[in-house]
Amino acid sequence: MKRYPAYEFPEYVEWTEDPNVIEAYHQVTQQAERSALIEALDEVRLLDLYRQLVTARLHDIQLKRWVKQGVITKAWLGSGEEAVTIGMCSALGEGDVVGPMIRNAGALIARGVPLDVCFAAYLGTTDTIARGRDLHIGDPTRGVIPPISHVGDLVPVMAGCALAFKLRKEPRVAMTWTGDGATATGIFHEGMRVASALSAPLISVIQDNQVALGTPNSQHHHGDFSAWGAVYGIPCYEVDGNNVLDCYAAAQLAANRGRQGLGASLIVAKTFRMGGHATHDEREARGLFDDSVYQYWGARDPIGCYESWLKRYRGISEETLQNIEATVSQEVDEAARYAQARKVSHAPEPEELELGVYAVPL
Ligand SMILES: Cc1ncc(C[n+]2csc(CCOP(=O)(O)OP(=O)(O)O)c2C)c(N)n1
Ligand SMILES: [Mg+2]
Repeated sequence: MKRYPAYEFPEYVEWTEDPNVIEAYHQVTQQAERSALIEALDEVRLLDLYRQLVTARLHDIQLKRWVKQGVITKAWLGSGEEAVTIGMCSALGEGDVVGPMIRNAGALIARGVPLDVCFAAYLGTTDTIARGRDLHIGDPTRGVIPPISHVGDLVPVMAGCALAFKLRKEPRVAMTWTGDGATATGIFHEGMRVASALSAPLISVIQDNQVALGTPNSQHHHGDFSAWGAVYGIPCYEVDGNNVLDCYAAAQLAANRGRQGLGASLIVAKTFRMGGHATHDEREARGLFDDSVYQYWGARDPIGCYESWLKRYRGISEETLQNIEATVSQEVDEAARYAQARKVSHAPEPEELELGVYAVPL
């Protein structure tokens, strides 16, 4: 896809295909249980995954543009981690629910929340879910529970959704993502224990991007997350978090288990945060790891690699991909323009602050 030097990491701006990386990417798609699921994806679905990945990337680039223009003060981005969100969501059906972190804005895209609504919510317009008071965006009508600022807290909430599905005997699953840092919270473990003990169809994804705020994993975590499945007595699927197909296949296996009444699953997705915690600390964040680490993960850009895989292993033409990107790019531009206009026409008034907060107005 087109690269944006003013907004993207140098490794992405200069991204070129490394044949060894693409071969390794393909090998990941060949693993025993998962390869049949990946083989079964037809061209329409493969290209839809591409469309969603590109939409998530361009959504984040638009937010960064707004930060640079002073339209918003900062943004929490998922650049480089799009596959963990898009791949996992693509295994879900209409009746399922997701509880994304703020870094999983791709979940909104995957669940069909219109881009203009996503952008307008980020700009704090009154016609969006938090009425302009918060940028944690969701849409329960599309099965998206908004992120909770307190990290880890979504796990018991989503375990509760999963338990409700089980009690109602509905073949639905609930999915949530937790960062490597947030796995340190007590509530993460409480939620996992509930889901595991009550065989609730929860899919809990540890999105291990190797850093929590400004603290690299090596300083806040010891051991192997994938061992935790055994601790909770549930299966654990380890995935290449930069490989959208691997994420999809593992989530599909976990979802199948949940729908069959077999309970919860853990997925450990190893990926890397290419940028800062948010846009404000991007420069400091670059100092957290050696340059070689950025180069390693930069070569594994989930979008660049998927493009190469589609061309090399599915015979998709460059032109087809470019056409999809052009359509998405236009949609993002239009949605952003619409949202900026709403920011003026639908700015919150001070008296609206308490609306929907208290059952009885104070
Ligand atoms: C319970 C709680 N403690 C601390 C914070 C402040 N905080 C926000 S994000 C964050 C780091 C989260 O790191 P991680 O879970 O790895 O997610 P990532 O940002 O890397 O996606 C912290 C400590 C918070 N929001 N909630
Ligand atoms: Mg993290």
